[in-house]
Amino acid sequence: TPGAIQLDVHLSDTDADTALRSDVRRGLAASPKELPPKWFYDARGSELFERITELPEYYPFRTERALLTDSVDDIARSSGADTVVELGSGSSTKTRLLLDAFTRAGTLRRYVPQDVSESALRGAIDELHRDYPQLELHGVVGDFTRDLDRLPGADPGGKRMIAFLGGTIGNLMPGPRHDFLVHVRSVLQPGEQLLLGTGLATDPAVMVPAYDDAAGVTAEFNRNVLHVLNRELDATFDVDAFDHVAVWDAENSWIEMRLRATRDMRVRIADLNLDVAFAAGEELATEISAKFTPATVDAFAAAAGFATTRRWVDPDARFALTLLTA
Ligand code: AVJ
Repeated sequence: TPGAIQLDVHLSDTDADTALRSDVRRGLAASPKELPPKWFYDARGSELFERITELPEYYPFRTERALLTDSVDDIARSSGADTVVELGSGSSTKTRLLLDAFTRAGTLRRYVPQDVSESALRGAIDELHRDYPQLELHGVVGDFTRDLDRLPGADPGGKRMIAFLGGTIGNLMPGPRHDFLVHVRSVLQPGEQLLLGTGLATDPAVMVPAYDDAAGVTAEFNRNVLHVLNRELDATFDVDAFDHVAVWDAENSWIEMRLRATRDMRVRIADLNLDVAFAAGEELATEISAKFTPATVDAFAAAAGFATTRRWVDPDARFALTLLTA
């Protein structure tokens, strides 16, 4: 019997526009100024991120991929889930590693990819249906910080594993990270699982270049958020007048990316009827990428009601996959 296909759309263009407007209004009024990293990812930003994953300096992507390759059969056997849910299901190679291993383990029945991009999700589902014709596919277009309650429930006797890979949890500040994990925990039944990918803190001489590469791709990725504001909100950012900055904040254990104004400027954001002044040297915070230790992962997971079931770490201890149980 061929696997059924379903696609639920919980995110409309107007929802996204409303969220962008309120994030920009709030972030540019803050001191220091800030913008949330989710707005990097328009078509160009997603393409720049793809290029980042191929950079020699950007170790997190390929470290996680290698770790997943080595441990995925172990993960599937430890999990026993019949439904794999993937939050922000961008990367198809990691998806296929998971689906193949859960198929080998003999438990997989359904795959639930969730992403903000409806077009990316439709494309992924079409390809997966061709290659996994028996698998039930249930796509959910939505924002992972908001639409978790819309995920399909567990079947009677079934069990779901939510995969949240890439280290993206590190892009959330501690407060929102805790709220997010509490929310994930609240949609799971006891015994269901979360597979969490996290960057581990390592030598700053390794971490900083990963966010400040020699070819300048990450700088373009960072500046892309200003192109998004120019296009979506009719803003007048002189994008080239901002320098890319990436620093390791040892106290908070995170990489912080910023955009630094190279001269005094006034920016008009017509759709918000807003004028914003930047002083020369002023920085706009655009992303944190937190790096953890196994102990800090266990601690923030426990604070949200998860128990650590198992963990896999790469040989250089730069990345961890942790299987958490609700
Ligand atoms: C895919 C969001 C985890 O934080 O490492 C890459 C994003 N930012 N280079 C990360 C990113 C700058 C990436 N995440």
